[in-house]
Amino acid sequence: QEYTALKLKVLEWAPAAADALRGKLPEGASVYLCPATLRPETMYGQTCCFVGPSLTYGVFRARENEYFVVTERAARNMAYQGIFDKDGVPEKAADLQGSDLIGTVVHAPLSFHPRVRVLPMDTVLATKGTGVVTSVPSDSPDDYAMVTELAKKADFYGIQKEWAELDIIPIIQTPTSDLLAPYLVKKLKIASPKDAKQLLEAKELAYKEGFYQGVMKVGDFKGEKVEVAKPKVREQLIQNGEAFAYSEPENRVVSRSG
Ligand code: ZZB
Repeated sequence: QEYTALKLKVLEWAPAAADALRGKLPEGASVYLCPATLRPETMYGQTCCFVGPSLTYGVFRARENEYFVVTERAARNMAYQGIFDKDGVPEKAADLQGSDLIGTVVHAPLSFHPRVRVLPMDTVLATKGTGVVTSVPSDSPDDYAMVTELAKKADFYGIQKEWAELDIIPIIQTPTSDLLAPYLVKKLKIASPKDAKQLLEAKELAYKEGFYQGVMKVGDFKGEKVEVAKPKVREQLIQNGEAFAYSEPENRVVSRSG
């Protein structure tokens, strides 16, 4: 699986993360949360960045004065893909619990909301991508269901309600809607992030309709088909040093038949 890994620069650490990092990074180092996405063309619509609160992340040295926050597993893959200046074994400066990161402010490249918060999502998988997920509630049903839940139960999740209430701006026009994810969440009567089966269906519908019938409503490739714009937005992000290619080795299923 070929992902685009985005670089969301940390602008302000949550207090728990700042405590955990004290004395562990060189003065003036830039640290980035690196979500892996299959939808670079939707980055205009980022409203927050999700981590799994119970997952453990590492802060890995990419090169001098540049560090990436990803899972250990992702860092090991990156070390073999020429993403870090030292090949082979990733160099870890610190560990961070996902919960420590909640509330951190990061810069989201291309987004109408350049400053977004790190928020919790229990369904983030440790075994996929980088364990960091950028949230685009206009086009990702999972993200829309999660930000709706977070705004509804902000106290329960230990966040400020406003962090989950950034405007959801239309990014892609399709025959049915310019806010496909909210549309599908309503249509399939999805009430919470726990409705896994319907969310999976909504995600598949959103991928298909967005890719084959979507037209960009914003950005440098406004008016172009998603199919055409997707690789262009990706290239632009990579050229600007705001993203890099990250591939996931296929999860090999060992057959025990016979
Ligand atoms: C931004 C985005 C915008 C995404 C969108 C999707 C959509 P998939 O589709 O299941 O193969 N993701 C990445 N890593 C994880 C993880 N560790 N745990 C849970 N979710 C993860 O996986 C690719 C997508 O799942 C990624 O692309 C990411 O969300 C999320 F408008 O990034 B995406 C219709 C989907 N739309």
